Amino acid sequence: MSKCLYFIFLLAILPLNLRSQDGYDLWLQYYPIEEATLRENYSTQIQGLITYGSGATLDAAVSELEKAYAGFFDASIPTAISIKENSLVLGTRDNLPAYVLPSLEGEFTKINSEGYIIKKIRIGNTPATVITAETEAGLLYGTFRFIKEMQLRNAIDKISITDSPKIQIRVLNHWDNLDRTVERGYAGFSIWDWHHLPELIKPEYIDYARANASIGINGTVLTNVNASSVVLTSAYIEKVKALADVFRSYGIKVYLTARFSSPMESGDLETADPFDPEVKQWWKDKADEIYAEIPDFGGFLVKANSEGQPGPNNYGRSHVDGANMLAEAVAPHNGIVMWRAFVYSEHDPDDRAKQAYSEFVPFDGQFHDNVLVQVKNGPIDFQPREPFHPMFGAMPDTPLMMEFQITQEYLGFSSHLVYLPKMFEEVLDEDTYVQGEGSTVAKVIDGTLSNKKLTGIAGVANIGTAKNWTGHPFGQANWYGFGRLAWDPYIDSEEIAEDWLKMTFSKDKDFVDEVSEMMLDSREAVVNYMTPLGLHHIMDTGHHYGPGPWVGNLDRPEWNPVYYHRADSLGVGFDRTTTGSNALAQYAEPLREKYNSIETTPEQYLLWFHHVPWDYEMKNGKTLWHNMAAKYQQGVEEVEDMVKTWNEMEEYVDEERFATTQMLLQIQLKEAKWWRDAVLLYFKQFSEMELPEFVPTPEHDLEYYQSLEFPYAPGISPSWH
Ligand code: BDP
Repeated sequence: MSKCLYFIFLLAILPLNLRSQDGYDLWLQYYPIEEATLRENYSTQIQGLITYGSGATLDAAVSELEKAYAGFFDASIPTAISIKENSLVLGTRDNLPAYVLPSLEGEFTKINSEGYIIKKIRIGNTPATVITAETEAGLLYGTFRFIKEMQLRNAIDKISITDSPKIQIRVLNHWDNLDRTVERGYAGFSIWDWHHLPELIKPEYIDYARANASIGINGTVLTNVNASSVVLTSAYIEKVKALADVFRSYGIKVYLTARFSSPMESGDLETADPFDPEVKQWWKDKADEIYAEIPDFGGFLVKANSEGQPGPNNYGRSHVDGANMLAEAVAPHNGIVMWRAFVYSEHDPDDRAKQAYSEFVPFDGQFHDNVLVQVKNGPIDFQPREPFHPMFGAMPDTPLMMEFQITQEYLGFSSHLVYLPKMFEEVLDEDTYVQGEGSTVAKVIDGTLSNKKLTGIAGVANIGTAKNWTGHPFGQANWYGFGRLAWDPYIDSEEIAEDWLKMTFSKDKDFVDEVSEMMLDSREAVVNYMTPLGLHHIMDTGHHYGPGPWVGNLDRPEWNPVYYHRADSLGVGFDRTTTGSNALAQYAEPLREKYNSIETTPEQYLLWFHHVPWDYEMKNGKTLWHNMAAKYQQGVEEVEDMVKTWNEMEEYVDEERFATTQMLLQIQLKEAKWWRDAVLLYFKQFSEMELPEFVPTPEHDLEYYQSLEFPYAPGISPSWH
């Protein structure tokens, strides 16, 4: 056999999931169903597809079914013109024939406007599977769910599923600049090819929309929160419209970031004062202009008076004044404003962790109905672990939306395998106690705690032009998992990991068991090798890559790592109790009391809330210093375990993704050691205690680690220059 023929032969016998692939297809891979009985069973259940209604979203659903069917069965999906035995029936409630509805009695009461029903019913004597919903978007979600059931190889002959999203606005935030750099982006450049828009519609746009729709994401903020007013010019609105036209079929609305000074920059006004009638009019006109092109435009996301961005404070006005002015401009078009609470000032001597709360909580109840205040999960900034942001629960009369960061700015960029849904889940499950026990963050976000009409959740995207979208093959799991938790903030991150692995790599039980465990453990590993025991913000400056606890020379005090760890000869950690900044006062009881004492503070938050003596005896009877060293060492060992686990997975994974992940894990291991050695050597100067013998002697001295520079580390956008 010639070499070439041999290769073709090899390809033909290799199960599809083992064929080399670049990861572009994400979790939407529709491999042939090889299990004979299942194949037979599924095809019996899908005798003829019949659709009721018309529209681009229904077309998108049908096209996805066609794609999936072709992948599963290597054949075209059979169609029907009337319902017959085992038809697959697709239509919204309004479009289904009246004689189908009695069999769905009661089901529609279980879903909301974006929910779906998938049910095997009998219409007269004819069995059929119906996918239905109140809206076309619901229908599309139901279709993806139906396909997923087959991807997971679940039985569909008695299928009966109803599901609805628990949060309304489920958006990605792209920190993408118009020059296609991505702030804190580690997966290449922006996928928005502004220069060629509106004419060139890339297949990636459609696949991006499919991927999002498959997990229920219904909005995308196209531009960086450090915004350019250029996107609000007419030429760019045309480009945005082209993207909106693609995404609309997939139930996805577009949003833009609004630079507060735009009336002066893309308009010719002399002020951006929100009380100025001309400014108000400018924004109204701008909104009208956008909505004339994009009737379902979602609205604006605004970063104002934060890290140098302009805002209402420049004119002596408040965040409420600014947000409400924009809200009035988009309200006639049913648009919303997502106003970020990520504010802190170098002129405020108070603990940075307290500032957003201090600034926003007094405004509770004053924002217009179409404003959501967007709050990061923790009070500082997307650290590997933070306690939940005390604003959650503290503004019962204001809709608060969650902002998670999917891109791993502080968690190893796209070089480290860190499964974020585990972290998202931890935050969502935290009890704020604001209305007694059980007042979880999830209940604040989904609006059930204070009966909110408008609810939302945002994830800062980790998507770029990398062939596999996210750089690290496992970065896809974080995009996927964000979507799943946005849809339902109560699902288990383990279930999400398993679903993702099965759809992305292999359904083999041994593989799924081992690798899902590795993913779930990866979150604690990164905390251990970067910032254990409540340490935070000790990364290097600017690019935020690698350790930098020694940095203390930046102009803004609260940008210096030394501001956060406060290490001295007595101890380490930030005293946020009543004897310190009293940030604790922003939490409800019993948290306040519990965290006020070192003894009752969970060790994972110890140095977040306390300045602790180096020789303080911890629960295990060993000193703080010993425990800190042990955590760093444990983090490294956990990555060693990840390496071992992955090395055993070769038989289940295609060569390309196997090798890429393997090499990236080596980087992660090297960097975990780097973090351990650099941070411990640095703190050792203060503790004046020896490293416990279980920590290997660092490869270099502290000066070496301090001398490292990374001038071209990715993710720094021009907005920081
Ligand atoms: C920080 C990032 C910075 C963002 C900022 C924000 O370092 O690039 O602009 O958050 O969220 O984490 O506005």
